[in-house]
Amino acid sequence: MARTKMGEAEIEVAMAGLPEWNLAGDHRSISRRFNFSNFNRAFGFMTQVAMEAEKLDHHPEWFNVYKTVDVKLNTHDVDGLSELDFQLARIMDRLASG
Ligand code: H2B
Repeated sequence: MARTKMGEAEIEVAMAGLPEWNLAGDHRSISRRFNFSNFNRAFGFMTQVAMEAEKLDHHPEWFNVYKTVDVKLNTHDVDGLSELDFQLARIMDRLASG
């Protein structure tokens, strides 16, 4: 199931595919800072991510100031990381680079 808590080995493999993301010290969340060229780009990114998050039924914790978006992903239902966090992270990377 996508929303089950991942183990350490699975987390390590998933992190290897996401070089821009940081694993929290307690291994319960991942984070990344996205920098855009202006506010419209940053907010456009957030709008696109919001639609994908709804489809996945998995939602980011994020903080926007001007053209920067700080994202933290975790699965509160399992108090840790699940596949959904990594799916959403990959979607965000794709949308930010496209
Ligand atoms: N988002 C995140 N980030 N973690 C969750 O555990 C989660 C979610 N659970 N979005 C979902 C919604 C759950 O509350 C609903 C009922 O499916």
